[in-house]
Amino acid sequence: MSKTYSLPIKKTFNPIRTQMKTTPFEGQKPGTSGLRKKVSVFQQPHYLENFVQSIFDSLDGFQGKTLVVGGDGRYYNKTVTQTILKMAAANGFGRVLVGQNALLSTPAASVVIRKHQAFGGIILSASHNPGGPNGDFGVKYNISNGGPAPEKVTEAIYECTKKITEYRITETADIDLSQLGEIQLGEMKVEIIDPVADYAALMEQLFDFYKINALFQSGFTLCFDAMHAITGPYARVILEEKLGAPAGSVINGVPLEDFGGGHPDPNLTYADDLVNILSGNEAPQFGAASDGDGDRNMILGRRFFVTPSDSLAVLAANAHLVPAYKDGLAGLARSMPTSAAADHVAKALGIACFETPTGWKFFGNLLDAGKATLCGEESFGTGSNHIREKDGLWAVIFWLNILAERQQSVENIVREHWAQYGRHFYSRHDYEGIEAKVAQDLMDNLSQTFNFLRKGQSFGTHVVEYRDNFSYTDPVDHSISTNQGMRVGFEDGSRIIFRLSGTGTDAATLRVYLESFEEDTTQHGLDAQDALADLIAVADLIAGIKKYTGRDKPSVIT
Ligand code: VG1
Ligand code: CO
Repeated sequence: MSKTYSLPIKKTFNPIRTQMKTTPFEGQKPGTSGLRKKVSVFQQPHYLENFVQSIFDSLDGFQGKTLVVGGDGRYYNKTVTQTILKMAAANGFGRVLVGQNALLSTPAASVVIRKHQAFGGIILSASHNPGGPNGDFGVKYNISNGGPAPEKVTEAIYECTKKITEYRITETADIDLSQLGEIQLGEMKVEIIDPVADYAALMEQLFDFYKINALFQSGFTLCFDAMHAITGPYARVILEEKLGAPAGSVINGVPLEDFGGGHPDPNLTYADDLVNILSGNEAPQFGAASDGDGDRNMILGRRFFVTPSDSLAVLAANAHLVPAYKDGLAGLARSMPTSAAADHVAKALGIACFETPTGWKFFGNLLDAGKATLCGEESFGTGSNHIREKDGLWAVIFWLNILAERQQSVENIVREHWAQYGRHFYSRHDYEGIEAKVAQDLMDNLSQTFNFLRKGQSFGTHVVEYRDNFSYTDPVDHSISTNQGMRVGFEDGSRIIFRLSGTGTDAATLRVYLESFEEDTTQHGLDAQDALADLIAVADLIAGIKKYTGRDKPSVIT
């Protein structure tokens, strides 16, 4: 059972409700995961208020109900939280649960929404995007299942932003969010909750904490890099205090408003400190990192990197070793650009593997309908039906549970997996900071080129099997999402996918996803970039990346 909060403070504010006149801002359209803009954009008078009011205007029936609010602790998080509290009170919410100091990781917000049967939640985060006064900020609405609002809701919000004429806010002093407690804001109750407690309690239900504890007692070593972002406090409590990892196993564990000037994106480029720590002979046996808002994870063994696509497949193949999943999985789901490694496991288990567009919101219906148990994205996102967000620490604890059961190294587990199912060589090449027009031209040209690609056409050894622009029909509500990525598949099972990022705040990012399949174990030791070299060349041939961007290499390779 989770511990109950002590709520020592009881204060009452009697605020005045105000209607403020406003006019719409252009471009308040939520992207892959909420509205993300530069902090300076959010700081314009009425900008935030317009968007928050538009969220409320798009919803029905929340009067007297509960809203959850919290964020990843980046710069502006606290200021925005105060505004949202005042607006929630003026709009008629009955209660707000807010994390102490306005903090809640994205997965913890999902836990809190579900556990306390909230109407919905507002998460303040731009995830892996840099923070600080010159960095990015983001606002995302989650629905009552604890997951990101589906497209029909985000579209309704966007429509409201185009028509807004006024917003409602209470005039009151800021609330002290530094102490756990309960405060009455007019007719609305504000409960300041421990951001970690509900989340940690859920993890204890899912995993064998006793076994993992024993693993650490036996001398097993771990380094978890919280990247100065939100997972620090969660990792300290769960990994060090509850699971018994040696003190100091969690590094960069104090959340900072600017993430220490870093880029809280757990991949081989931005988490290079951790990669270096794991590369030594005396390195810890297991390494992991999480992102700005705690929903991503990177898994490393000693001198060994596990691709997120492989990680999903390994978790699925070993789920029977973990208490919460020991009775079997209903199905798997992966985003379209994620490698087909999970598909092989699903096949072996005799369960379905769904292929969705990029973005966690597309998993919500499958999870709610009980069609999928584990989900994953190549972008370092893994999760399950325990909540409706991807969950960084959950994935780390899942791996620890497997390691405790199997008593093998991370590398051995993955190599055995490849030997059994074949290896999917995988890499994503990102070209960041491309001028928006250049990116659009490249994609337009690519559509033209795609029209001329024919089945049977060869590029070296790769023979075209199909090419399309991915669209998805949700098997539960039958909603259709088009334009989700240009993909070309070859007869040998290899694929190239092109899409533009939907989470950036100024310039465009082109993402090129590359995958090939290798059954022959003697080839499994190859470096992914080498194994994919000719596919990388084909990608440039088809899309003219060098020609359009003037770049001869990607800015980030994962
Ligand atoms: C990226 C990833 C996507 C992920 C999204 C949000 O989106 O590719 O898989 O769901 O970020 O993750 P895009 O549109 O930039 O490719 V997070 O941790 O930023 O909430
Ligand atoms: Co994130």
